[in-house]
Amino acid sequence: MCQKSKTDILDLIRSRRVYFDGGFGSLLQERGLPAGTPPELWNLDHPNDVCEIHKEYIAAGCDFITANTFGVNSLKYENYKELIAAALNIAKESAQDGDTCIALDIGPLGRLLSPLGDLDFEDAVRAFSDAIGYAASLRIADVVIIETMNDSLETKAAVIAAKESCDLPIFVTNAYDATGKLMTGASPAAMIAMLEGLGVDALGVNCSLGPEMMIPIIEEYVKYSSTPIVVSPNAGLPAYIDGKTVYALGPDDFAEKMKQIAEMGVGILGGCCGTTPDHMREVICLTSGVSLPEITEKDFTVVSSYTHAVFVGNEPVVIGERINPTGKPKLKEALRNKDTAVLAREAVRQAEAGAHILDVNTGLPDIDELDAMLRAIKEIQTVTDLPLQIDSSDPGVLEAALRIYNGKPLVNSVNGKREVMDAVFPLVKKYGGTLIALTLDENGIPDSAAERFAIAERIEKRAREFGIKKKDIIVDPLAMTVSSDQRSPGVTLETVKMLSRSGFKTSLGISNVSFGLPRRDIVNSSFFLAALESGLSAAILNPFDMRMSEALYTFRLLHGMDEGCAGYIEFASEHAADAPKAQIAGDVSLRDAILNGMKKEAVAAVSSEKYKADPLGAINNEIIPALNEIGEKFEAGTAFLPQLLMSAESAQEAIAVLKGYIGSDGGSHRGDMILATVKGDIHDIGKNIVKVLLESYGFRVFDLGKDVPPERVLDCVRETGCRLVGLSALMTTTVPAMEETLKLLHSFDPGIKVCVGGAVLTQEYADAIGADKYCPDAMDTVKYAERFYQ
Ligand code: THG
Repeated sequence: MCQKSKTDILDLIRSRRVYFDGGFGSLLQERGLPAGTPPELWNLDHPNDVCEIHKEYIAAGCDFITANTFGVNSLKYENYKELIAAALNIAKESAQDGDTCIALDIGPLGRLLSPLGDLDFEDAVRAFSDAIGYAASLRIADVVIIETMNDSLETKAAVIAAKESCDLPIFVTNAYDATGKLMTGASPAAMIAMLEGLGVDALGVNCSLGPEMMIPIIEEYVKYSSTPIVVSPNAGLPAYIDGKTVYALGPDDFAEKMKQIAEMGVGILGGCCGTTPDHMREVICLTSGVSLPEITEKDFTVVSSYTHAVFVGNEPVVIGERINPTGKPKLKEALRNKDTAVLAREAVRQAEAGAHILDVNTGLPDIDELDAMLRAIKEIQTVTDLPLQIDSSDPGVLEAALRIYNGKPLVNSVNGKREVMDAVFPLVKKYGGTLIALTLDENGIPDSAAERFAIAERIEKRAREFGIKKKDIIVDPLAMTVSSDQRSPGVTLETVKMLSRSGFKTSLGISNVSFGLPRRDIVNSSFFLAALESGLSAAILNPFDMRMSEALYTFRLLHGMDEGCAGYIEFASEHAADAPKAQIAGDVSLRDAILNGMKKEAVAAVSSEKYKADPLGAINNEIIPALNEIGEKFEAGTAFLPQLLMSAESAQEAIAVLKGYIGSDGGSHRGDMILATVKGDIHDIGKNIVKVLLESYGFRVFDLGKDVPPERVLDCVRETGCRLVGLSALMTTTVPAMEETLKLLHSFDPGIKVCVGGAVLTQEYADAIGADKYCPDAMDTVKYAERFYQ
């Protein structure tokens, strides 16, 4: 039995269909693991049971067994090394045949990363590195599988940790919910963009809602991924029957669905919660004859944010230029004072004006560019979900920014200078990103299109040596001001044509062309149109400039990019009066501040005389309606959890100020609610989200924390007189504790209303255990509380 090399594993997954194992926790429970006890503890207490389950999966024909390390990390366990060593040694002992591959299993940390939660990004990286680094030092695991990840930033932290602390192949699977997005909003295309940027070896989907509901998500994976795909679903939705968790799909039904998934082009199959060795045996039987898909290199130039991907190369992409201190004294002043609220405002307004990506530049001679860049990125990502273009000539600043950016960014920029390429390419190789490449080198900017084109080719060739693909390079052939050289725009346009003819994506900083001239908007928009006609893929420009929007909408209209002319008609009717829109400036309204999650702006807005005179009016007429609006968007699937939370937190801060005007807390809360994560369950993310939202809607929350015994909940009911309780459970194993708590509360007083929520719960489940209400998400809990106190 020896460790397999990375090449062996990568060859294996490309040469034949391979199988992971299935569920683990439910099998341990059948062997007596008490509900609520973390499965990893049995690595020490009942190693034989763990070993036997591995052996059953090997006997069923699985190629990979997953060590029992899912919940082990250094934040949760002081003895994480002992638990990991035990798990890996058990796996090694089970896999005596020497053919079976052993996967180190890495699950979520169980905490939200900043800014949504309080876990710092680097602390998350460290926690993952502790586990992975130690595990790798034992030389037992053949791959790392990072799985059930439901947040994009945490996924990135785990992958960076794996890249930095071991040389093992890295597989990553995400858990999507019924909306087809991760809990914090990422689409499949966004995750694929980020993970391929990070260079993982296989990616895919696990857990979630069973194979049937994964099919539309898998379609996206097959369409966008150039990397082998892993799919490990639950055995359908869990139901709770006679005190037992029962999954919808038996081995035959599960295998039928998995066959369909194999035929779609998925090469690596496994199971998650509720699947057993029998499920996997059946899957292997039914799918081993399905031909293995060839993994093709997809030709997408793509960047992403924490919610979505933006594709470059189809329709023109607008990159907002406004977050750049050059020529903007107010922005300079703000950056010097570390006042990021101005940046947030500029970001939100560019998004409203239709930008697809935002350039972020914090380079000023007399400020700490790195510090300003990191603050800017963090702040901007709390108020908008547009992908960002990180704009700096300092590789140190680029590296720090690429590391914490939540997604796959645009990187502005590299150029043909050897030294610059050798500094920037390794960063993009490590962290992922799409590069803007300027056509200049040691000799400056050439005068001819042919020479600029030659630099682009040289950059592309050198990038390839670093493992960076042509599709991840967007060439910027440099617009320069026509006021100093009237031939220069012509050369730039000619280079755009040459580049697009040979398959390069292109971008230009449009506004450069008009420096030093009057009425720059006239020149800029004509140049923009000409560049689009030449094949330009993306443009850095001022999205507030009406003439630029006119150019863009008419170009799309006249080039078959505007189905039914809908985009143009909407644009034209919004701007019926033909006057160019004044550049937006000034203060943000309270409503807009809440809606966009702009904390500082919200506090600034409520500090005005108007609201001092009528604080309750501010809450009831501005804040609550704004929260409702974002809440509705959330329910409609057009806004995501991060936005909802940011709005809620802004509302809380504004309400805290308003309460100061009222004098006391005004007796103004709308009611109380007790919240608890049930006994045995230490996953409290969902419960904490509900708390933030309830408080922002003016409710008072008695938060009992996690792993709360039923009696403790009842005590709180007695002490506070509160008759509204919310219980959360993330694991199927803790649902019995939820039922126990419900029974205790209802036997004390049947009038106590208890709503339940959590990833594994369903309406049927909630009904079966006698809950008064099933709340599928945080917003729904707020609505339930509102009805209760009506
Ligand atoms: N290519 C790439 N990146 C770039 C450029 C490029 N980044 C910087 C620049 N060029 C694109 N961004 C800007 C940002 C601002 C302005 C022009 C281009 C600008 N500012 C006004 C000024 O300086 O007078 C101030 C505007 C105002 O305050 O309203 O014009 O070519 N890859």
